[in-house]
Amino acid sequence: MSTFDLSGYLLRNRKLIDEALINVFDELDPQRELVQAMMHSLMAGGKRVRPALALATAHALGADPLIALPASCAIEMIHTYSLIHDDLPGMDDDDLRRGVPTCHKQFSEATAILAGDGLLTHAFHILAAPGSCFKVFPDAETRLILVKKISAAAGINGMVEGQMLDMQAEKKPEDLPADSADALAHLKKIHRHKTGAMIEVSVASGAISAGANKEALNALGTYAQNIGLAFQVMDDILNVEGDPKVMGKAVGTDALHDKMTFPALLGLEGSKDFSKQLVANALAALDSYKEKEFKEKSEPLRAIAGYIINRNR
Ligand code: GRG
Repeated sequence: MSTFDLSGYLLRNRKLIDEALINVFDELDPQRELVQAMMHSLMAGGKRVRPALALATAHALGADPLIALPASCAIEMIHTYSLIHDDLPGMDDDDLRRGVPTCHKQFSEATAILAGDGLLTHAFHILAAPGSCFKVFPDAETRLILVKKISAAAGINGMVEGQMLDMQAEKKPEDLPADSADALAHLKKIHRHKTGAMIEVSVASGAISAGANKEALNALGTYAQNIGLAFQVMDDILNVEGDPKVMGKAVGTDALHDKMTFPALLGLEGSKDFSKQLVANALAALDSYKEKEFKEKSEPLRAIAGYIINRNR
């Protein structure tokens, strides 16, 4: 049984990432409404799971974790943009996010759209020009690779496509595969894009920033794919457990919300078993990388994998 103090580790990393994000924003005039709207959502208390993964990956590979800080900030800014846009009236139309009013509720719909646009574009700006905000950062060639990987994960073949597929599944459930194996494959495809891609690229960015070799990239890629899916399965489980009306309606699509989810397809217990299997796969992938110090240094990555399916929010 590991004695690793994950909550202390996550707390220290959260402080690190919050300070770095504040540094990034120190360069911008806080009186500007656009800056206030971006900060409102960015600093509203997210768990910072993606930055923690990037920093923990760099650490596991024996690098100074701070080398992964620019990519971590960029990824958190992109993640926050996706939440702001996901909450808009034209999408999920949510009033609360991270326990505070959504960006469009606090400001206006138009301002929230622009705040999301601002976070997305500024994320790539800090990767291109990290100099004034970060003490250490990867060389220009490595940063170009990071731009390529992160834009691919966030964009039209990654998260944006995942959001599109999810929207289509919700609007036209009659077009979804009737066969349950096909439905499960489709659900995995949606979430590999929508949620998984950004989690996978968080790990990849930590590895790339640390100068990982191919073998490490492969092992970490399998780890990330599995925890990315586990994260979404757990998100669905938490939604069901937080909404007793959905309990007991767990076959096919979730009849109350017309939504295809893992508990709807696999049942609640089946989803929990599936999430545990995914975490076991992730840990086996880490075990497959035999570098001398990796086993000890990858302890935070192992603990984060466990946290993903044991969290309560
Ligand atoms: C609008 C292009 C576009 C994409 C939106 C990620 C996403 C795509 C929407 C979020 C909807 C959602 C609740 C998905 C479930 C999994 C998920 C990404 C949850 C939010 O991430 P956390 O739990 O949130 O890491 P915090 O607030 O802790 O950062």
